[in-house]
Amino acid sequence: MNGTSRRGIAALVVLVSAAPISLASLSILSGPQQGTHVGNLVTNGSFETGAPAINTTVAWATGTSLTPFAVPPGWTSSGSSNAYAYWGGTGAGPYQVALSDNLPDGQNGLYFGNNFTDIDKTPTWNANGTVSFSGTPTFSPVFGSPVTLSQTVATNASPAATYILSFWASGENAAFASWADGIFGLRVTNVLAGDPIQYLTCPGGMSALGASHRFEFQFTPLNPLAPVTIEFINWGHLKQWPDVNGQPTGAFTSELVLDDVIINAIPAPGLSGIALAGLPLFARRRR
Ligand SMILES: [Ca+2]
Ligand SMILES: [Ca+2]
Repeated sequence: MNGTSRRGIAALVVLVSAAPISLASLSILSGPQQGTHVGNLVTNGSFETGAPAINTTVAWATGTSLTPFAVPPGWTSSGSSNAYAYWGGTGAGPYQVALSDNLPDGQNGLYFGNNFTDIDKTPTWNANGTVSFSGTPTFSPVFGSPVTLSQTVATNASPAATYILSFWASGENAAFASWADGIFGLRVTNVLAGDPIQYLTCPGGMSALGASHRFEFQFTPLNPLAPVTIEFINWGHLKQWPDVNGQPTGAFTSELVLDDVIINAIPAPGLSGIALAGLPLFARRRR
């Protein structure tokens, strides 16, 4: 090997090792649950703090005319004056919200009720729970605006190459598996240029996704010195659709029930290899 190629290899090694360990991304995961309550960077991710008494509910979408009203501490919300999204839990354990599947954590969750919405594009329902379109769809809620829930999470205060976003989704009436799957939106800022909305399946209980589903994503911020904002969006029951995830045309679709939102910083291998190796073990023990 001559000096030039040796220098070339040395330069390549420097280039590779100097390459940023953070390559901005947002990708959906599959397999065993990775999100853990230990190290959760989300405030009140299970909606237990400040929750109403069991078997009572409060409206939570800011803008609604319904009372009693309270926004879960740590979160920001929006909705139209007609929005009927509510927070709470019913049952004697296990608990549900809006006849959802059994909540995965605590006694309370959030129901995103918002009546009907028009949609201008045909959804393609993917096995991993994502929903895709031939272009950006336009949702037109009958109430005029969607119901949204968001929180800015200080990922920048827990520097890491990657983070896990984990949350549990079910649907209104999913306990009876008599409504078809619906659609909800997830936006994570500072991970993809333009902060695009991810379209996800709201489990109605009739499809292979079942009555609930834990969605998990791995993400890397575009700017590691800035926080990320997570936002969940429900436009409403779909008013028209040629296919609702394999269910009959005209089947009534469900609306989102959300619980147990988690963001964990994942230490880079080598820096905290022992802690990282402990994560799957811990996740197994929890179940
Ligand atoms: Ca909960
Ligand atoms: Ca509804």
